[in-house]
Amino acid sequence: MTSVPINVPGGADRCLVMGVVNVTPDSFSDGGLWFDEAAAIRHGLELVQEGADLVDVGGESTRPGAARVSLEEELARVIPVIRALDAEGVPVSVDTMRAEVAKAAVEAGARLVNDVSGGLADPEMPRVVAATGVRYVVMHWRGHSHDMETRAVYTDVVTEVREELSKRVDLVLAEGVTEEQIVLDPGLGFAKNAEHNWAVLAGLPQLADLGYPLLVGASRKRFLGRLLADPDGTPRPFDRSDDATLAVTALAAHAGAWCVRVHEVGPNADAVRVAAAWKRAGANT
Ligand code: PMM
Repeated sequence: MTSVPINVPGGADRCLVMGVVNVTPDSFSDGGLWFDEAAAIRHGLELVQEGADLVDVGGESTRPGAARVSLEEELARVIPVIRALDAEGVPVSVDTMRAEVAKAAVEAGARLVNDVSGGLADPEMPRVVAATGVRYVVMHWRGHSHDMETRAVYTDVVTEVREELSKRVDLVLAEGVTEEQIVLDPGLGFAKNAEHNWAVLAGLPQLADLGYPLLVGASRKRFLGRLLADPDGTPRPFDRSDDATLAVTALAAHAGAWCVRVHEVGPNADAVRVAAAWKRAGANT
């Protein structure tokens, strides 16, 4: 199988929008909504209508504290949805930490493997991805959800995330993944508190220096709810932090992100167009 670069339809020069379909009962913001196969497929098609360039299908919640699902359960959740969306011509990515799921997903039509563990959770993953030739999102990750909060300890978060991602890149390249396949992701909220997340966003240019496209997944994450907390400290619920997600999308796109992973596609698709117009104008002056 040859490499399948995920390009913006029409070749437009802008950040891509990845819409999220969590086929799970327990994801943080949309757990249970698309757990039913038909609902998940319908939602994926809606996201494309709203402007998603690709649809990220996941069968395992990574919310802090979440327990893992079995391989069989994960396959049963994601493969029929991926096959159906691919049959409709939708560019699909699979959100998985398991090599077996990645392999089956690519066979079912997935064009990108989104591995939040960057190959750490399943040592077979880089070899399997190398064999498929599809794009590979290597996210910064320090451990599974059940105890990732205890790993949110850094002296200089941007430098450490950069170094740890760089090591992952060396490893996946040594396993046969090509440079063209790799996309990096700082992993907002994964072993990172709010302060770490903001530092990492501000440090996107240092991460971009590694020379790979960047994916940013800020959508509806708790650090946004905390920023927008009531005066008494009650965090804003995730379903009222979508405007903050939009702001991050515009800023990340302007900072050069290759792709944003979001739940609310329509307004984010508009935001990346705004950022692209701003950048184009800047380049022409
Ligand atoms: N975040 C979640 C799940 N998958 N994948 C990538 N590449 N980056 C992320 O930041 C990311 C991800 C968790 O979010 P959700 O459960 O709200 O979808």
